[in-house]
Amino acid sequence: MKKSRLLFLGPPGAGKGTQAERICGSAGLLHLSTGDLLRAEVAAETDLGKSAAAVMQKGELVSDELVLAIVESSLVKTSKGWILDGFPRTVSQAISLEKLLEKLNQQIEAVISLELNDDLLLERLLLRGRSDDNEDVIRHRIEVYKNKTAPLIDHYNKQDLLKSVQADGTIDAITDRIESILS
Ligand code: B4P
Repeated sequence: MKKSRLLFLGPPGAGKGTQAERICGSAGLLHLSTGDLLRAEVAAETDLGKSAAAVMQKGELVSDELVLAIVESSLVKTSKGWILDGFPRTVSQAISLEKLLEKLNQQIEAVISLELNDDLLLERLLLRGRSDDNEDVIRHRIEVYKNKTAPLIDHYNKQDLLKSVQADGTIDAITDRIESILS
């Protein structure tokens, strides 16, 4: 049976959002992107969005508490499989997620780690040009990834869940690499 409870991990610009959207579309999974959900809160000018906006513009991580609240409210509502895209981003978020999934009687089936070098990350994000995609902020986000998120690679490797995918090449080629791991 195909794996249907997945985490997408990787540095900013590796293509987590791009690939998660495609895999969810073809497999009928729920796509839960903490970045997209936070940007929606910012656009709607909610209290949560107001606290997140400045943090995101600096390329820092939004507090674990805020992000966890968003994820929990979405996961309790669904009985479908899911891809968590960009969450967890810290070991502490990973531990909170494990507790939440235990409560929901669900399990992570695979963690897809998208790998790409810094030059290509920078090139892709400068081309995208979102409001937090300027060179200084991107370099800071890459540093934050290395310090706070990359330790998750070891965390999930120890649980035998980690699947590394080279994230260079065309979008189609990368989707094929991911699908072959999941089948
Ligand atoms: P995210 O929204 O998660 O965004 P990202 O890491 O910048 O991008 P992603 O890897 O999804 O790349 P994409 O597919 O878009 O995070 C933004 C901010 O939100 C964070 O800095 C943080 O402040 C906050 N946040 C989010 N989650 C959080 C959490 N759990 N805890 C705390 N804070 C959190 O691809 C990038 C570009 O590359 C696109 O333009 C795409 O078209 C292009 N691209 C993709 N694949 C390509 C390919 N193969 N070839 C060429 N271009 C490609």
